[in-house]
Amino acid sequence: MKLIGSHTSPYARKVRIVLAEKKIEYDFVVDSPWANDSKVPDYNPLGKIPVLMLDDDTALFDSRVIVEYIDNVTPNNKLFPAPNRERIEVKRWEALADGLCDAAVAALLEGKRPVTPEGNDWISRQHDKISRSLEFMAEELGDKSFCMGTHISMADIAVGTALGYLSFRFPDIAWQAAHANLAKLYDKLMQRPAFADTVPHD
Ligand code: GSF
Repeated sequence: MKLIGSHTSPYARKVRIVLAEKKIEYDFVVDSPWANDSKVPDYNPLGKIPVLMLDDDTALFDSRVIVEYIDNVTPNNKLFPAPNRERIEVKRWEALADGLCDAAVAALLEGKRPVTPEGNDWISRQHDKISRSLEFMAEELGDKSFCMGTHISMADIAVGTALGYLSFRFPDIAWQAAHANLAKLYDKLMQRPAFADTVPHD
């Protein structure tokens, strides 16, 4: 398998963590979708990373499709629970974490554009989404060891990836001070090589 991504993308990091936790070998191909000569649109018409290229040249996207596929490729270290209600709860955690990343990416991109009142409103709207999402995550996690209770799941990988992306792109957002339980979870996740080996960097 070949994963097309970057060292900064939280969605690509999420997939790399899953591949590492499932102990699946893959080739990592760095290709920024913003580069003029990017090959990403050749594989994903949406022009977005990550893209997982299977051995039969099938292109999988987006990251939620990719991680669900990977989790079912091998029986070990299952990250999505089988019972419907629990599986859906994990997928909602992932939707929340990815949505936080969507808001962070949107704020980051608007911050690179010329300042306008509309742009400032847009950035403020994205930061409100981030704050509400952090509150919701902290509330839902409570004093549990992991998002779903006593064992790690895809929920923790998605949440950890989102929190790591905030630290990378928005170091002024003091989410650790505001939510001690989220900080404790992230510190625990960072003890795992899958997380420690994929910290985002330029
Ligand atoms: C989001 C991927 C995405 O926005 C997923 O894989 O979960 N729902 C998708 N990727 C960004 C790079 S980064 O911000 O992670 C991307 O490829 N942007 C290029 C573009 O044209 O939007």
